Amino acid sequence: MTQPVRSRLVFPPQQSVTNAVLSPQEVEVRLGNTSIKGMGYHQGLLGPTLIANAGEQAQIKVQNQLKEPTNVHWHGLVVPADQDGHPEQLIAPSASQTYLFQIKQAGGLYWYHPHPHNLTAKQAYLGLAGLFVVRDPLEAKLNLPVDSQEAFLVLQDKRLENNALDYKPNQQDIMSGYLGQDILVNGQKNTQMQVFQGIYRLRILNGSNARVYNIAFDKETPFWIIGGDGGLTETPYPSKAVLLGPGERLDLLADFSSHEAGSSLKLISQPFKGVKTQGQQAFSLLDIQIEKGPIKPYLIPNQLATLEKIQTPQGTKTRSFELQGMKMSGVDAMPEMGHGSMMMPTGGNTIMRGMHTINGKTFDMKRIDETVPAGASEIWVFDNSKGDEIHPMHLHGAQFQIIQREGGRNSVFSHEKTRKDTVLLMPGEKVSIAVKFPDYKGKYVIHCHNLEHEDDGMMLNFELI
Ligand SMILES: [Cu+2]
Repeated sequence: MTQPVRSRLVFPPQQSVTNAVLSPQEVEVRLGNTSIKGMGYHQGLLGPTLIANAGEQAQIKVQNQLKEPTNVHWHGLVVPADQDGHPEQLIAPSASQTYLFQIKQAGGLYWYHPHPHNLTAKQAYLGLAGLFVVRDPLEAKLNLPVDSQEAFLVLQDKRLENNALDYKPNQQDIMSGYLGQDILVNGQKNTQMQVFQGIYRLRILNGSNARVYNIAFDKETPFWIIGGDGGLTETPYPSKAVLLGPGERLDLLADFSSHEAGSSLKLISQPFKGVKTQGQQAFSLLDIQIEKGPIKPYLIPNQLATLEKIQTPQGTKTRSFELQGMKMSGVDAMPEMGHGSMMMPTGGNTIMRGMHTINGKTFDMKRIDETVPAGASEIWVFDNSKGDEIHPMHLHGAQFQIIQREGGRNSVFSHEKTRKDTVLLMPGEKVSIAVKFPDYKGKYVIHCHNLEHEDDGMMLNFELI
């Protein structure tokens, strides 16, 4: 098989948040040898990488140039409820909204994407997503790799078999997620990243609708996990592979100094167990070409961040969320329709909706499912112990800490030993988290970040009062 011609990986342009403009629009881009229609926040897939300093006031104008409503959710950022992109806060076609919020959290890699109910999966799949980087002084003191030695990577899988980015999920796709065989990095296909023989900081977002990656290198390359969703871990953790669910981020230092100039390696996804629908094969994510060139030396620090533990003394309010998905074994296996379920006709095929539930419920825009005192600390438990699907659970409005994972993989992993906003639950797992809610009041959501599950209704409202 002939290898595809690879082009140099391009990183999205960086933009300050103090006066940013995003213009969701239909775009036409070159992917490989074909011209493909998608969506972007500027003229191309994805959007600019927004850069903010902790404490800064963000002012981001979103002008909707699409023919359908959209909005923006600042994934991982703790912002007032009316700025969070709740599914009912929509920006109509041709309208605009300016999002205003102060960055009140630690340095980390966050991101943004649309959140209009029933359109989130389609719009994100077609290209609407972007990175949101928060810098803070504590991180700056660590002297981590910067400039060309800090690489931002958005990993996504697409179906490009018809030379088009079509979003047409069938019944099976709604069950397991809209998985594709073509990997895009930063919205580009068949790319190659050039590195010199030294230490690089790789900041990775799994921006896929539903695919989980077991991130590793195909040739022996020492790497250390230094952070996850909401910032740095306390210390670096040497690692071999990291299972990263949709919506999760990974911060790592990779040392390419033992590779010869002129050689190449790959960032790959290794096979993993636990679910039938994916993880059976290894596949390539990104080609990395080693070149000779000037490299700034870096030391791996021994100590990174100090994480204040969220206190959950005896008697702390605990809420449980049972994750349910219908087990499919043919059309006969249709469940009794629960609240909020509906039939969605899609071009002749009738698709059954509302099969993924939390505590037996599908999303209802107007129903408040949980009422939480603003500023409270609570324990929330996501229970997938009876489930046979993967659910990356995402909480809006707060960063949390993982207390424990029971069943399945039965541990808390290195990239989870920091603040988190999304946690991966493989089948059979139950995860307890400690959350300290902000003082903001209003309506937020909690949902599965398998975007097909989310649009199927696997989402609840909670209100901070
Ligand atoms: Cu799910």
